[in-house]
Amino acid sequence: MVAAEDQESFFATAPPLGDAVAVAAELQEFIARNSSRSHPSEGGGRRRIVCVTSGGTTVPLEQRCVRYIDNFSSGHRGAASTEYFLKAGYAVIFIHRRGSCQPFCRFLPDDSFLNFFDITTESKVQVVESHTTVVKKAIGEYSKAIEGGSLLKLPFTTIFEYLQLLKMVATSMSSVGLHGMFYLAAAVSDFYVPWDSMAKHKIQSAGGPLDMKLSQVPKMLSVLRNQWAPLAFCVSFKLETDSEILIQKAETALNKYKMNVVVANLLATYKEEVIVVSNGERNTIRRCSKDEDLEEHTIKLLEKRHSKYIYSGADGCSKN
Ligand code: PAZ
Repeated sequence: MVAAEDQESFFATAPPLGDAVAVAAELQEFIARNSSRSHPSEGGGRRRIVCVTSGGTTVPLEQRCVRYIDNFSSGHRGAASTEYFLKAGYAVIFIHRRGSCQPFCRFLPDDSFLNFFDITTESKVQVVESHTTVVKKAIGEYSKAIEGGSLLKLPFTTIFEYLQLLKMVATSMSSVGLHGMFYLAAAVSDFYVPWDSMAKHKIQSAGGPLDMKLSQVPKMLSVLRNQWAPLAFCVSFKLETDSEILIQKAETALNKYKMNVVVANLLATYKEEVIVVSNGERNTIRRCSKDEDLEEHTIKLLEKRHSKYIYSGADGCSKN
Protein backbone atom coordinates (compact mmCIF):
# COMPACT_ATOMS: atom_id res chain seq x y z
CA MET A 1 0.00 0.00 0.00
CA VAL A 2 1.19 3.53 -0.75
CA ALA A 3 1.51 5.64 2.35
CA ALA A 4 -1.40 8.07 1.98
CA GLU A 5 0.92 11.00 2.81
CA ASP A 6 3.27 10.11 -0.09
CA GLN A 7 0.46 10.13 -2.57
CA GLU A 8 -1.12 13.29 -1.16
CA SER A 9 2.18 15.10 -1.09
CA PHE A 10 2.92 14.06 -4.70
CA PHE A 11 -0.30 15.66 -5.95
CA ALA A 12 -0.23 18.60 -3.51
CA THR A 13 3.24 19.67 -4.63
CA ALA A 14 2.98 18.80 -8.35
CA PRO A 15 2.62 21.76 -10.75
CA PRO A 16 -1.08 21.73 -11.72
CA LEU A 17 -2.06 20.69 -15.26
CA GLY A 18 -2.11 23.79 -17.45
CA ASP A 19 -5.58 23.24 -18.89
CA ALA A 20 -7.14 21.05 -16.18
CA VAL A 21 -10.62 22.62 -16.39
CA ALA A 22 -10.88 22.23 -20.17
CA VAL A 23 -9.48 18.67 -20.07
CA ALA A 24 -11.93 17.66 -17.32
CA ALA A 25 -14.87 19.04 -19.32
CA GLU A 26 -13.75 17.27 -22.52
CA LEU A 27 -13.26 14.04 -20.61
CA GLN A 28 -16.67 14.17 -18.93
CA GLU A 29 -18.37 14.86 -22.23
CA PHE A 30 -16.51 11.94 -23.87
CA ILE A 31 -17.42 9.53 -21.06
CA ALA A 32 -21.08 10.61 -20.99
CA ARG A 33 -21.43 10.33 -24.78
CA ASN A 34 -19.77 6.94 -25.08
CA SER A 35 -21.31 5.32 -22.04
CA SER A 36 -24.79 6.13 -23.33
CA ARG A 37 -24.03 4.20 -26.53
CA SER A 38 -24.34 0.45 -26.80
CA HIS A 39 -21.42 -1.92 -27.27
CA PRO A 40 -21.34 -3.72 -30.63
CA SER A 41 -20.47 -7.10 -29.07
CA GLU A 42 -22.97 -9.87 -28.38
CA GLY A 43 -25.51 -9.05 -25.70
CA GLY A 44 -25.22 -5.27 -26.12
CA GLY A 45 -24.66 -3.45 -22.85
CA ARG A 46 -22.99 -0.08 -22.45
CA ARG A 47 -20.15 0.82 -24.78
CA ARG A 48 -16.86 -0.19 -23.24
CA ILE A 49 -14.29 2.48 -22.51
CA VAL A 50 -10.58 1.71 -22.23
CA CYS A 51 -7.92 4.09 -21.03
CA VAL A 52 -4.68 3.33 -22.91
CA THR A 53 -1.46 4.91 -21.59
CA SER A 54 1.47 5.18 -23.94
CA GLY A 55 5.02 6.55 -24.15
CA GLY A 56 7.54 7.41 -21.46
CA THR A 57 7.20 9.98 -18.69
CA THR A 58 9.98 12.50 -18.08
CA VAL A 59 11.39 13.65 -14.76
CA PRO A 60 12.44 17.30 -14.95
CA LEU A 61 15.59 18.26 -13.05
CA GLU A 62 14.83 21.98 -13.09
CA GLN A 63 11.50 23.85 -12.77
CA ARG A 64 12.40 25.90 -15.85
CA CYS A 65 13.35 22.66 -17.45
CA VAL A 66 16.49 22.38 -19.53
CA ARG A 67 17.37 18.83 -18.48
CA TYR A 68 15.26 15.81 -17.71
CA ILE A 69 15.47 12.04 -17.20
CA ASP A 70 13.46 10.05 -19.73
CA ASN A 71 11.92 6.58 -19.89
CA PHE A 72 12.29 4.20 -22.81
CA SER A 73 9.12 4.01 -24.95
CA SER A 74 8.34 5.04 -28.53
CA GLY A 75 4.59 4.78 -27.94
CA HIS A 76 4.22 2.19 -30.72
CA ARG A 77 2.60 -0.41 -28.46
CA GLY A 78 0.03 2.06 -27.12
CA ALA A 79 -0.76 3.44 -30.59
CA ALA A 80 -1.18 -0.01 -32.17
CA SER A 81 -3.26 -1.25 -29.22
CA THR A 82 -5.53 1.81 -29.51
CA GLU A 83 -6.24 0.92 -33.15
CA TYR A 84 -7.21 -2.66 -32.20
CA PHE A 85 -9.36 -1.55 -29.25
CA LEU A 86 -11.25 0.82 -31.60
CA LYS A 87 -11.72 -2.03 -34.06
CA ALA A 88 -13.12 -4.16 -31.25
CA GLY A 89 -15.76 -1.49 -30.53
CA TYR A 90 -14.18 0.20 -27.51
CA ALA A 91 -14.06 3.95 -27.04
CA VAL A 92 -10.46 4.87 -26.21
CA ILE A 93 -8.99 7.53 -23.95
CA PHE A 94 -5.40 7.69 -25.21
CA ILE A 95 -3.09 9.23 -22.59
CA HIS A 96 0.14 9.64 -24.53
CA ARG A 97 3.53 11.28 -24.44
CA ARG A 98 3.65 14.40 -26.63
CA GLY A 99 5.48 13.62 -29.87
CA SER A 100 5.27 9.83 -29.45
CA CYS A 101 3.78 7.39 -31.97
CA GLN A 102 0.09 8.03 -32.73
CA PRO A 103 -2.75 5.68 -33.72
CA PHE A 104 -3.10 5.26 -37.50
CA CYS A 105 0.19 7.10 -38.09
CA ARG A 106 2.48 4.16 -37.34
CA PHE A 107 3.19 3.55 -41.00
CA LEU A 108 3.94 7.14 -41.85
CA PRO A 109 7.70 7.59 -41.36
CA ASP A 110 8.55 10.87 -39.66
CA ASP A 111 12.17 11.03 -40.77
CA SER A 112 11.38 10.92 -44.49
CA PHE A 113 7.94 12.49 -44.32
CA LEU A 114 8.60 14.77 -47.27
CA ASN A 115 9.24 11.72 -49.48
CA PHE A 116 5.50 11.12 -49.28
CA PHE A 117 4.64 14.21 -51.31
CA ASP A 118 5.04 15.61 -54.80
CA ILE A 119 4.43 19.14 -56.02
CA THR A 120 2.08 18.72 -58.96
CA THR A 121 1.36 22.32 -59.95
CA GLU A 122 2.31 25.74 -58.56
CA SER A 123 -0.42 25.49 -55.92
CA LYS A 124 -0.96 21.76 -55.43
CA VAL A 125 0.81 19.05 -53.44
CA GLN A 126 -0.22 15.41 -53.56
CA VAL A 127 0.77 12.11 -51.97
CA VAL A 128 3.07 10.13 -54.26
CA GLU A 129 1.37 7.19 -55.95
CA SER A 130 3.34 4.47 -54.13
CA HIS A 131 2.13 5.74 -50.72
CA THR A 132 -1.51 6.58 -51.49
CA THR A 133 -2.95 3.27 -50.25
CA VAL A 134 -1.34 3.50 -46.84
CA VAL A 135 -2.14 7.22 -46.42
CA LYS A 136 -5.78 6.79 -47.53
CA LYS A 137 -6.25 3.92 -45.09
CA ALA A 138 -4.73 5.92 -42.23
CA ILE A 139 -6.86 9.01 -42.97
CA GLY A 140 -10.03 6.91 -43.32
CA GLU A 141 -9.58 5.03 -40.06
CA TYR A 142 -8.42 8.07 -38.09
CA SER A 143 -11.32 10.24 -39.33
CA LYS A 144 -13.80 7.49 -38.48
CA ALA A 145 -12.51 7.35 -34.88
CA ILE A 146 -12.39 11.12 -34.42
CA GLU A 147 -15.66 11.95 -36.19
CA GLY A 148 -17.40 9.03 -34.49
CA GLY A 149 -16.28 10.49 -31.17
CA SER A 150 -14.67 7.27 -29.98
CA LEU A 151 -11.08 8.49 -29.54
CA LEU A 152 -9.96 11.10 -27.04
CA LYS A 153 -6.27 12.03 -27.01
CA LEU A 154 -4.75 13.51 -23.85
CA PRO A 155 -1.03 14.41 -24.01
CA PHE A 156 1.56 14.47 -21.21
CA THR A 157 5.30 15.02 -20.96
CA THR A 158 6.24 14.83 -17.29
CA ILE A 159 5.48 12.30 -14.57
CA PHE A 160 3.45 15.09 -12.88
CA GLU A 161 1.17 15.53 -15.89
CA TYR A 162 0.84 11.79 -16.49
CA LEU A 163 -0.29 10.89 -12.98
CA GLN A 164 -2.71 13.83 -12.78
CA LEU A 165 -4.29 12.76 -16.08
CA LEU A 166 -4.53 9.11 -15.00
CA LYS A 167 -6.19 10.14 -11.73
CA MET A 168 -8.60 12.44 -13.56
CA VAL A 169 -9.61 9.74 -16.05
CA ALA A 170 -10.03 7.04 -13.40
CA THR A 171 -12.04 9.19 -10.99
CA SER A 172 -14.18 10.68 -13.79
CA MET A 173 -15.11 7.17 -14.97
CA SER A 174 -15.79 5.89 -11.43
CA SER A 175 -17.89 8.94 -10.55
CA VAL A 176 -20.47 7.95 -13.18
CA GLY A 177 -20.37 4.26 -12.21
CA LEU A 178 -18.33 3.29 -15.25
CA HIS A 179 -15.49 0.92 -14.54
CA GLY A 180 -13.99 0.22 -17.94
CA MET A 181 -10.51 -1.03 -18.65
CA PHE A 182 -7.08 0.45 -17.92
CA TYR A 183 -4.32 -0.70 -20.29
CA LEU A 184 -1.18 0.78 -18.84
CA ALA A 185 1.56 0.46 -21.46
CA ALA A 186 3.31 3.75 -20.63
CA ALA A 187 6.82 3.55 -19.22
CA VAL A 188 6.42 5.43 -15.96
CA SER A 189 9.31 6.90 -13.95
CA ASP A 190 10.09 5.16 -10.67
CA PHE A 191 12.18 8.04 -9.31
CA TYR A 192 11.69 11.79 -9.44
CA VAL A 193 12.64 15.14 -8.01
CA PRO A 194 9.73 16.56 -5.98
CA TRP A 195 8.70 19.93 -7.40
CA ASP A 196 9.27 21.79 -4.12
CA SER A 197 12.87 20.56 -3.82
CA MET A 198 13.72 21.06 -7.51
CA ALA A 199 16.17 23.75 -8.70
CA LYS A 200 14.24 26.74 -10.08
CA HIS A 201 16.78 27.62 -12.77
CA LYS A 202 19.20 25.71 -14.96
CA ILE A 203 21.67 23.79 -12.78
CA GLN A 204 25.13 25.28 -13.24
CA SER A 205 28.13 23.10 -14.02
CA ALA A 206 30.68 25.48 -12.44
CA GLY A 207 30.06 23.81 -9.06
CA GLY A 208 31.58 20.49 -10.22
CA PRO A 209 29.89 17.06 -10.35
CA LEU A 210 26.16 16.91 -9.77
CA ASP A 211 25.07 15.16 -6.62
CA MET A 212 21.32 14.60 -6.70
CA LYS A 213 18.99 12.43 -4.64
CA LEU A 214 15.85 11.14 -6.37
CA SER A 215 12.71 10.28 -4.39
CA GLN A 216 10.59 7.26 -5.16
CA VAL A 217 7.43 7.96 -7.16
CA PRO A 218 4.52 6.64 -5.02
CA LYS A 219 3.28 3.32 -6.47
CA MET A 220 0.09 4.63 -8.04
CA LEU A 221 -1.05 1.22 -9.35
CA SER A 222 -2.14 0.44 -5.84
CA VAL A 223 -3.95 3.80 -5.56
CA LEU A 224 -5.63 3.18 -8.94
CA ARG A 225 -6.86 -0.20 -7.79
CA ASN A 226 -7.81 0.71 -4.20
CA GLN A 227 -9.15 4.24 -4.55
CA TRP A 228 -9.63 5.62 -8.04
CA ALA A 229 -11.02 2.64 -9.95
CA PRO A 230 -11.65 -0.30 -7.61
CA LEU A 231 -13.89 -2.21 -10.05
CA ALA A 232 -12.06 -1.54 -13.31
CA PHE A 233 -10.41 -4.29 -15.36
CA CYS A 234 -6.74 -3.37 -14.96
CA VAL A 235 -3.94 -4.45 -17.27
CA SER A 236 -0.43 -3.29 -16.40
CA PHE A 237 2.85 -3.89 -18.24
CA LYS A 238 6.15 -5.09 -16.86
CA LEU A 239 9.34 -4.46 -18.82
CA GLU A 240 12.57 -6.10 -17.69
CA THR A 241 16.00 -6.73 -19.18
CA ASP A 242 16.74 -9.89 -17.17
CA SER A 243 14.66 -12.90 -18.30
CA GLU A 244 15.36 -14.63 -14.96
CA ILE A 245 13.20 -12.19 -13.01
CA LEU A 246 10.51 -11.23 -15.56
CA ILE A 247 7.73 -13.64 -14.60
CA GLN A 248 8.33 -13.38 -10.90
CA LYS A 249 8.13 -9.55 -11.15
CA ALA A 250 4.93 -9.79 -13.24
CA GLU A 251 3.34 -12.14 -10.67
CA THR A 252 4.34 -9.85 -7.84
CA ALA A 253 2.69 -6.90 -9.61
CA LEU A 254 -0.42 -9.02 -10.27
CA ASN A 255 -0.82 -9.88 -6.58
CA LYS A 256 0.53 -6.75 -4.93
CA TYR A 257 -1.53 -4.30 -7.00
CA LYS A 258 -4.47 -6.65 -7.62
CA MET A 259 -4.17 -6.26 -11.39
CA ASN A 260 -6.41 -8.48 -13.53
CA VAL A 261 -3.63 -9.05 -16.04
CA VAL A 262 0.06 -8.18 -16.27
CA VAL A 263 1.68 -8.20 -19.71
CA ALA A 264 5.34 -9.13 -19.29
CA ASN A 265 7.97 -8.28 -21.89
CA LEU A 266 11.75 -8.18 -22.25
CA LEU A 267 13.57 -5.22 -23.75
CA ALA A 268 15.42 -7.51 -26.19
CA THR A 269 12.27 -9.15 -27.59
CA TYR A 270 9.31 -6.89 -26.71
CA LYS A 271 8.33 -6.43 -30.35
CA GLU A 272 8.24 -10.18 -30.98
CA GLU A 273 6.82 -11.64 -27.80
CA VAL A 274 4.77 -10.85 -24.69
CA ILE A 275 3.60 -13.11 -21.89
CA VAL A 276 0.11 -12.41 -20.62
CA VAL A 277 0.07 -13.29 -16.94
CA SER A 278 -3.14 -13.58 -14.95
CA ASN A 279 -4.27 -15.58 -11.94
CA GLY A 280 -3.29 -19.15 -12.63
CA GLU A 281 -2.69 -18.58 -16.36
CA ARG A 282 0.21 -17.65 -18.63
CA ASN A 283 -0.21 -17.11 -22.36
CA THR A 284 2.76 -16.43 -24.60
CA ILE A 285 1.89 -14.37 -27.66
CA ARG A 286 4.49 -14.40 -30.43
CA ARG A 287 4.30 -12.77 -33.82
CA CYS A 288 5.10 -14.92 -36.83
CA SER A 289 6.35 -12.17 -39.14
CA LYS A 290 7.35 -8.50 -39.07
CA ASP A 291 4.14 -7.59 -40.93
CA GLU A 292 2.03 -8.85 -38.08
CA ASP A 293 1.03 -6.76 -35.04
CA LEU A 294 1.56 -8.50 -31.74
CA GLU A 295 -1.06 -6.12 -30.35
CA GLU A 296 -3.80 -7.60 -32.58
CA HIS A 297 -3.52 -10.93 -30.74
CA THR A 298 -3.01 -9.33 -27.33
CA ILE A 299 -6.13 -7.15 -27.62
CA LYS A 300 -8.22 -10.13 -28.83
CA LEU A 301 -7.20 -12.07 -25.74
CA LEU A 302 -7.81 -9.12 -23.41
CA GLU A 303 -11.22 -8.43 -24.94
CA LYS A 304 -12.24 -12.02 -24.14
CA ARG A 305 -10.93 -11.71 -20.58
CA HIS A 306 -12.72 -8.40 -20.14
CA SER A 307 -16.00 -9.89 -21.40
CA LYS A 308 -15.66 -12.76 -18.94
CA TYR A 309 -15.03 -10.24 -16.16
CA ILE A 310 -18.10 -8.20 -17.10
CA TYR A 311 -20.38 -11.23 -17.50
CA SER A 312 -19.22 -12.64 -14.15
CA GLY A 313 -20.53 -9.41 -12.60
CA ALA A 314 -17.09 -8.63 -11.15
CA ASP A 315 -17.32 -5.04 -12.40
CA GLY A 316 -20.36 -4.52 -10.17
CA CYS A 317 -22.62 -3.60 -13.13
CA SER A 318 -25.72 -5.23 -14.50
CA LYS A 319 -25.04 -6.98 -17.83
CA ASN A 320 -27.72 -5.07 -19.73
O1 PAZ B 1 6.33 2.14 -26.62
P1 PAZ B 1 7.12 0.98 -27.20
O2 PAZ B 1 6.31 0.20 -28.21
O3 PAZ B 1 8.44 1.45 -27.75
O4 PAZ B 1 7.49 0.02 -25.97
C1 PAZ B 1 6.46 -0.60 -25.23
C2 PAZ B 1 6.91 -0.88 -23.79
C3 PAZ B 1 8.11 -1.79 -23.80
C4 PAZ B 1 7.29 0.45 -23.11
C5 PAZ B 1 5.69 -1.54 -23.04
O5 PAZ B 1 5.42 -2.77 -23.62
C6 PAZ B 1 5.97 -1.73 -21.55
O6 PAZ B 1 6.50 -2.72 -21.13
N1 PAZ B 1 5.57 -0.75 -20.73
C7 PAZ B 1 5.81 -0.77 -19.27
C8 PAZ B 1 7.22 -0.39 -18.97
C9 PAZ B 1 7.54 -0.50 -17.50
O7 PAZ B 1 7.73 -1.61 -16.96
O8 PAZ B 1 7.58 0.56 -16.88
